[in-house]
Amino acid sequence: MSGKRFMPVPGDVVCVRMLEDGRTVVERIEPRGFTLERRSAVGRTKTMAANVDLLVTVMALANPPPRLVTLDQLLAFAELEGVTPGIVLTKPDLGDPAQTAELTALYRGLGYPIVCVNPKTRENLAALRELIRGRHAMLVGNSGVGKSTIFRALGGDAPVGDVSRHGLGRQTTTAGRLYRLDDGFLIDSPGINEFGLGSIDAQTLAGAFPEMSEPAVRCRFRDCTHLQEPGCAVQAEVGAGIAPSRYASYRKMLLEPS
Ligand SMILES: Nc1nc2c(ncn2[C@@H]2O[C@H](COP(=O)(O)OP(=O)(O)O)[C@@H](O)[C@H]2O)c(=O)[nH]1
Ligand SMILES: [Mg+2]
Ligand SMILES: [Zn+2]
Repeated sequence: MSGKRFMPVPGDVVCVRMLEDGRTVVERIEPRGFTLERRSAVGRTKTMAANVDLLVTVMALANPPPRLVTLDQLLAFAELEGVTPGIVLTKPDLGDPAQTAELTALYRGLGYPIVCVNPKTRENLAALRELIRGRHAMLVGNSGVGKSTIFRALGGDAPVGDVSRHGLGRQTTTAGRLYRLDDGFLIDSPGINEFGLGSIDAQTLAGAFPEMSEPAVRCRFRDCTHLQEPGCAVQAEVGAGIAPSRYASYRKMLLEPS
């Protein structure tokens, strides 16, 4: 086994041997279930976490403002990878209550579990605990949205606001942190924007949008991309059964693969 492959990541189950001097040596990493890989600029991949079965996208209601494309991309990523998606809205004290209600209704209507957590007042923290109970969960989302704050509110230990700027650019923590819960775990991750789906065909992508699957079968063309074809039932549903923001995310992910 090469040295690199042998590096355990958060979520790994390992066999260890205790040495007489008190040190511990990892002898074996058990086969991994679903792993989260991050792509580097040079095309290498790095495993960030293993055995995750719930991907919780954290999105701030303000500061930074909600980026629905990022949320929709992470939800689609989870759908395509067969991992359960969940959503946590944060910073309700800075956000607009009407928008909070609107986002909650939209995503709950699509079948995604969504909770709005205020880590200061601890509002809805119990609901979040319930959401991740018994799961191997990981918090993902852009830097600064409040992942580490939530992680700490649940009992984990992680630096908050760890995106301090140094002279030579942004200092980012690349390793995630794992917090063991009674019967599962929660991993805090550094800001991630790189769960790009890459180049993906329209049928596969539309399949990751639950609200598109029914209209998609009614499109005139079987290989409809739902971008400009005549007789497209998906386009006809935008503003009705399909939220304009969701359709905009679909278009962006298809036309500007990341
Ligand atoms: N006002 C307000 N600020 C928050 C809230 N949650 C986090 N923050 C702040 O947002 C900044 C980034 O939070 P952090 O948890 O480090 O974000 P991360 O990069 O996603 O881990 C920190 O300065 C936090 O104190 C919240 O609910 N309300
Ligand atoms: Mg953090
Ligand atoms: Zn169509």
